[in-house]
Amino acid sequence: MKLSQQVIYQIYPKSFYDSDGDGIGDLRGIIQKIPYLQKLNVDMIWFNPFFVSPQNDNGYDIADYYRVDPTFGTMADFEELVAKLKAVGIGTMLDMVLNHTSTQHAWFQKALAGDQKYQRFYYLRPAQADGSLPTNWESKFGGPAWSRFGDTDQYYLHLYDKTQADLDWHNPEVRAACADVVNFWRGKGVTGFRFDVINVTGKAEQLVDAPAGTESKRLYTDTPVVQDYLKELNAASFGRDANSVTVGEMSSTTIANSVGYTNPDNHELSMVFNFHHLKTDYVDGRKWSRMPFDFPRLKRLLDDWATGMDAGNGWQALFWNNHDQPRAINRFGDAGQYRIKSAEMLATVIHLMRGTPFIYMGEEIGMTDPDYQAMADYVDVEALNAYRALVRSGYSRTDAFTIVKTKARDNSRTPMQWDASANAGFTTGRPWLRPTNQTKINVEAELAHGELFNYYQTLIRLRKTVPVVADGAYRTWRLDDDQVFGYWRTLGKQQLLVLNNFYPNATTVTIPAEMVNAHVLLSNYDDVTVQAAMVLKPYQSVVLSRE
Ligand code: TEU
Repeated sequence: MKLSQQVIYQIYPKSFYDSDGDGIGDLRGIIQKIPYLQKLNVDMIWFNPFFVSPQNDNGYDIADYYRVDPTFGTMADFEELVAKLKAVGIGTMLDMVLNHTSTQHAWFQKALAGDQKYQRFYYLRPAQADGSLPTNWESKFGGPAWSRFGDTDQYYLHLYDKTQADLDWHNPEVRAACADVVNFWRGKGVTGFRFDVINVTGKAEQLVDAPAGTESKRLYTDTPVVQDYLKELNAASFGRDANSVTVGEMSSTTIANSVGYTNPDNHELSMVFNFHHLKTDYVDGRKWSRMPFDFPRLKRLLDDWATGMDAGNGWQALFWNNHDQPRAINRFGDAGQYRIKSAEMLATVIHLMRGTPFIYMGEEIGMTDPDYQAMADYVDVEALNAYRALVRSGYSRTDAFTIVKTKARDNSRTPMQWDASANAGFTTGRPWLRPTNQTKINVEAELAHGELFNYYQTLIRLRKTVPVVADGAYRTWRLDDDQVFGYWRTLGKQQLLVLNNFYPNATTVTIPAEMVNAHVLLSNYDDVTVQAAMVLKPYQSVVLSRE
């Protein structure tokens, strides 16, 4: 299956299905759910990390890249999972967290013990002459990005939690060690790789303070050397497999750089995630804030990226949801009366686009954020740090909680809801995160009499069977409509017009003359009448097609 016809499903192993009753999802649980995954007909599954980890950042703090953490199972379980997925035509994509290791990793421990080879694996720097930290950089999880290196007078860099020490990619031994990790898992039959925050590996050799009033991330994000690192990693590992599928998580990236990362002529990655569209409900770019999403900005971003990546022959990973984001229905759709219709509309927006759509577990049954009532329900390090920072900066505990409830990463990490039972059929034990609305939203009910799962099956089938969906050029429709985001797809004589009403009230759009006699390829409503002045119902998507 060529890349443009593929759809990838993301599983957060900790929350997918618990086979041994310890309240945490595991690999054997995923094996048991392969028949469910087969129903969707996805091509590959991206697994968030299940490697040995102290779990300070839910597995993104890796202490051993080569071993399955016993919490999730054994290497034999993993090998069985890969084989059973392959037997039904589903590939395996693993999460390569190579910007940083856990401070419990042997490399860091050896560095602490004085081994200079491994001290060169990390960014170790002395305090500045005035006693301040090596640079004024902020951790993305709040607080300074430097912590004391053991009992030395040095500090080590951590762009994330203090238990996640950044690797120095300028060191060729680090890059060779990272390629070795990828090759080890290639040897296990893994053909897909997601590279965590890979565009912050290109920090300058001389680390300096960020000028006052600027963000430190500007100094180390998307630097030109990242393209070199990716070319080298490609040649040394996954680039040796004709059918490998790779995706880079690119924080704060640009269209130009993303074309560079993904244009096949560059031999870097297959595609990239960018996050700009998921910051349109941030006040002044600040995640820990609340506002309705900015629809004009959202349309502009979706259109700019589709246009720019198309023009440069780049390739997008298309997504609304992942393990770091609150559920899209709560942010861009409607978790109430129009939960299903808005979920179908959001899915149509990305599945009819040019790129590779990703489905995050539970999205296909319309899962929404949990209705937690207290901070005690939240466990994610980023959310807990944010709550404390909001209260310190003067927010009331109530207001701080309201913001965390809206934006916490825990929102998408609640257990997959298999049925309406007390723990949603996820575990016979005490779930590590509590589900709250499984009586209304669960796989069993959805498969019995829902429409959303079937709608996803249709979207996936269209990508595989309708060439213009997979390979059509993208073209802007209009960006001035205050409710509808639409776009064209063309391939030879085949034209699609994809229209999406983002709001709970009906609206009328003018259908271009050449499409008035088009046929309806897809809609999330029945009985669609195409006419010059066409009414779109609440959260209605319509895909018009003509040869
Ligand atoms: O996330 C990168 C990242 O910047 C996240 O902090 C995310 O963008 C943010 O939470 C959105 O508000 C990757 C992983 O996906 C994330 O789970 C890890 O915590 C992080 O890297 C560190 O490895």
